[in-house]
Amino acid sequence: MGKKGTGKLELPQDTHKSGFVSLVGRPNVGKSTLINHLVGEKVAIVSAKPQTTRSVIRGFVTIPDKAQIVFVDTPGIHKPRYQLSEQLVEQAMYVLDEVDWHMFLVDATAPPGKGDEFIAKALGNKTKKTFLLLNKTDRVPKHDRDRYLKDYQALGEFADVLMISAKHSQGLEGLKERLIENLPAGEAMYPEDEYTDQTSSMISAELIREQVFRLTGEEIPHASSVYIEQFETRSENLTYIGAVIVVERPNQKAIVIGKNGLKLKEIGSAARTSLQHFLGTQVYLELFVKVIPQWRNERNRLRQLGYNRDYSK
Ligand SMILES: Nc1nc2c(ncn2[C@@H]2O[C@H](COP(=O)(O)OP(=O)(O)OP(=O)(O)O)[C@@H](O)[C@H]2O)c(=O)[nH]1
Ligand SMILES: [Mg+2]
Repeated sequence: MGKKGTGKLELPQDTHKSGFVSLVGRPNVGKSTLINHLVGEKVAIVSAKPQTTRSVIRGFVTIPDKAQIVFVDTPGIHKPRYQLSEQLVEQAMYVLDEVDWHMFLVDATAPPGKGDEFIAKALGNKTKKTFLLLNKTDRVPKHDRDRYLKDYQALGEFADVLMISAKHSQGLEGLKERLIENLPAGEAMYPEDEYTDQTSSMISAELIREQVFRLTGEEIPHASSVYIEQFETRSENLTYIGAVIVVERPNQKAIVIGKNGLKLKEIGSAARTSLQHFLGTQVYLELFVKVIPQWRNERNRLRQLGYNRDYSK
């Protein structure tokens, strides 16, 4: 796993602080973008399509001798239509009880919706330990920035409200400082030079899935999953990855492969670039496409595909 450069923040007190901070919100509000920009490394994949994140993802910010914040990115909370989404929402709700502080992300470009109300209710009396973050402020003209502020504030009694742009890293240093001020005293929970608890193989599967999300349309992104069959360091500068893209129906398989295999080549080529950047080696990537009917609705299949890992650890 890559090493992290940190140390921008100066803290006044000597006490070491540490704690867990969740990122919760509706799908697509920018939770994964935010965790990546806070950590300074890509720990979670991002897409313009909702329901991208499918697991609880931890990313660490360590300021040596001062503090460690463990950020916990969660799947967007939405009305579940499949066993998969039911499990994802369950995971996100579980996280609400497990952390020291919350960051409730909302989209500053739109008024609160039913989903936001539902999440605020789920946070319940925890809103006093919640920062309400109005994200995507880069897309709101300056004179209009407060347009929906009061409506969002009315959802709960928040400890603080901050305007940020996760994508442009605006307001993030101040946010980290505010979080550290509020974290309990405690030792670092993870080694200083690590920035996530995910394995390289897990991140690789996600990076491939990110390209499937980006390069396919309609129902394909949500009907697909990726798992790694073989992950092998062949030499200091070469990693072999054999990965399987799972879809639900033969016609989806045909679309992912594309005419003359062109779509799969496009996915493979984009994924390879992203994997090489992440692993820092050349990557020999082989992609296979497999049909597993109804995988999103079957508990056993979901377990096989890694979706109900014990997320409490
Ligand atoms: N303009 C702008 N776009 C943003 C910002 N933050 C995120 N986005 C975009 O919003 C989309 C969704 O971002 P994600 O980070 O995947 O959102 P998410 O909340 O993790 O979504 P789920 O995993 O589906 O719950 C992507 O297209 C991002 O580029 C921001 O501050 N400004
Ligand atoms: Mg996400």
